[in-house]
Amino acid sequence: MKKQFKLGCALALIIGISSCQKPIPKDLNKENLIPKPSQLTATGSSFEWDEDTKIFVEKGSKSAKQIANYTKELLKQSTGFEIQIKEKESILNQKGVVLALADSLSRLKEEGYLLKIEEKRVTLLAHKAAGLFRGVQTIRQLLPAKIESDQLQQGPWLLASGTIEDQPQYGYRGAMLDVVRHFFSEEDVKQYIDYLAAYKMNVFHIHLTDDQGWRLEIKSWPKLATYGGSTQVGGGKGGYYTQEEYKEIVRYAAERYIKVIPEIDMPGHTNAALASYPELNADGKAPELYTGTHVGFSTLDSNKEITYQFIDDVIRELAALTPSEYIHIGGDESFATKKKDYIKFLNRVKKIVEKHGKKMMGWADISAASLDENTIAQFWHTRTKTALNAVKQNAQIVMSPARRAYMDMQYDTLSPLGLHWAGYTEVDDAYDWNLKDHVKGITNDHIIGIEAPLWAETIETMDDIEYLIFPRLLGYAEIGWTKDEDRNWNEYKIRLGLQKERFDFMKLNYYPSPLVEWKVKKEEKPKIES
Ligand code: TNX
Repeated sequence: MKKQFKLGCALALIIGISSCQKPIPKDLNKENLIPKPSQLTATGSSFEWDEDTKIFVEKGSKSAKQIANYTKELLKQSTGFEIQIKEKESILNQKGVVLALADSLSRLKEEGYLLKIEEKRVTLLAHKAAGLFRGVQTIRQLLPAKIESDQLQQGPWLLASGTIEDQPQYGYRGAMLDVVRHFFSEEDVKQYIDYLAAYKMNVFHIHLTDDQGWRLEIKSWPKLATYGGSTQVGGGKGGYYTQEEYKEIVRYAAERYIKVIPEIDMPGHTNAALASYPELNADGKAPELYTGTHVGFSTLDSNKEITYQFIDDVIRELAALTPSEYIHIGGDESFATKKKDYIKFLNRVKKIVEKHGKKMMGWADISAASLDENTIAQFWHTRTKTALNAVKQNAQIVMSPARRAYMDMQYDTLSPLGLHWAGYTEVDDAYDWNLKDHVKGITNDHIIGIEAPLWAETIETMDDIEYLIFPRLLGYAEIGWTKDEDRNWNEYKIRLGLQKERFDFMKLNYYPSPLVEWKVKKEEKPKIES
């Protein structure tokens, strides 16, 4: 392709057409970015990423170099390019792609970026490394959809020219994966993290323990994983992550500027632990392992001292493996725990979490106990009282209302996967709402962002995961990133439908909602000026 172009140019020069080297015009306004950026100005031309394009980073900037490497890997399979990364003292005037941190751009905060695309140069600047990483995802979406292919594709790899300045509306934009009801391998978890990264999400909440399984090795209580982790819903063989594997997941996420928030669900949802250690039970007898899907029948004993010793050991080991400042302690659906025991239990658990240098996050049910401004309460149920109670105690709120944000809800009555206890959640239900308007009395004074949980009662494979998260995940990413006033369903659904080609190159098993017109964008014929 490239060779032909050059040959064509040589011919054109001979016959006297001088403008054939001009870059092909492209309109940045017509690109379909998700999430939609805050500010965009098109300049009508393009940059071509070819086999000679280099990435320049400042000498000594470790994070920029690492992000350059990530970019190189991202583009490798489809373009076939072996992109060279050059470290220079002065990078701003290089021809090629420049990635740099700029002290002066403090307005971009933690995750904002400034992307300038000119005919000979792409400059991506940010105040913090996370911003550079988010900006690379924008470059990725501006490249042709075939960039997502794992097979070698033909160029040209054009980026529309112009400027994008962009930053998120909310600082917490996450998704959860339940690895208990069905176990998912380290590789699947990494794939899930990659999906979050592609849409600029920054939190991965991993639901590690529940009635049906315990999925993390705890060295001081080894049977939790080896026995408690040995099954799953339906009686399959389950599984668990060794501490090394868990650390690798955390590292992989951190490389994508995604925090891992691990959840150890308690005092309810604990049958796997109770089955592993008889001494944790009020009557000293271990129940059987559980492979059904009921909730609310198990509880740790808040009146036994060994319960707190157990929790102390688990949180100590987990805290040492987890860089995130938050540990999620569940706290939901503890129907088998008396209210006074629940409160006593939670108040002690909060202290244990803090003793190990972490802050407590929990489902909003935890607002029955004492919270403070460091606590995050995750609103999920229609019982708004829980979240209002949390707000009264000055806690921070993450919004995950089941009806809107649960990715395990069926899309409609025909969906082959998912549950529907909170309703059917079509792609418009998932997208068309604002965090700050969802519960009266809960405003942006307390809301720090959004999280979309994926419970795994009905799903067993990566294909199943993809079916439930695509395309809803993109909507949650946009709710968290793009200002409410810049979003509306009718415009979004067009941008979403145009993801079809990208989804196909990613070989995603997505739900082709009938509300969306899934189509492949026709590339405009480049106008060759004479
Ligand atoms: C409720 S959401 C639960 C989970 C289930 C989920 C299924 C929450 C905090 N608890 O235990 O898996 O519904 O949608």
